[in-house]
Amino acid sequence: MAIERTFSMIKPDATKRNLTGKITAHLEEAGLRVVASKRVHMSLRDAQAFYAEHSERPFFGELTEFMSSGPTVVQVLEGENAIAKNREVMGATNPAEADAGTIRKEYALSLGENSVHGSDAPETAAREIAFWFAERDIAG
Ligand code: RTP
Ligand code: MG
Repeated sequence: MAIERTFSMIKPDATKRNLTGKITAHLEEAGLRVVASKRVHMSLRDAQAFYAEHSERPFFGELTEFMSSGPTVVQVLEGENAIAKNREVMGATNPAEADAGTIRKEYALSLGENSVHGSDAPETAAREIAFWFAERDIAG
């Protein structure tokens, strides 16, 4: 398996509770390397553009308002099988269904306030990385 990059976000519910270090430690312990990272307070417009694929879903308003409600840490992760590995470490979208030891089981508050985001496929990873970072911001 080749080295792959994925995009990760530590969501406002987690930055608010000062969990950036603990969540990043989970990612690093799984063998993922943080090759870019910054803290941003996204505008509602940023959130709507970032989550455009969900624009027709009933939770779009709630999701974009939450994501622009406070600071987020956006990151690029690198490693073998990084997309799938990150999704595994994150756990199920709904923390009530997440496996023991996953980030969402440990820290998420609800289906909406679920502490982290991770890209779900190579195409989305490329788009989401490019949304927040220039290539020169990434040091592998
Ligand atoms: P993510 O994109 O955040 O990594 O999570 P995911 O792939 O597991 O979930 P996705 O279906 O892409 O949904 C994106 C985010 O929207 C919120 N959500 N709310 N109220 C609802 O029914 C609902 N469903 C999803 C979650 O915060 C989810 O992470
Ligand atoms: Mg998703």
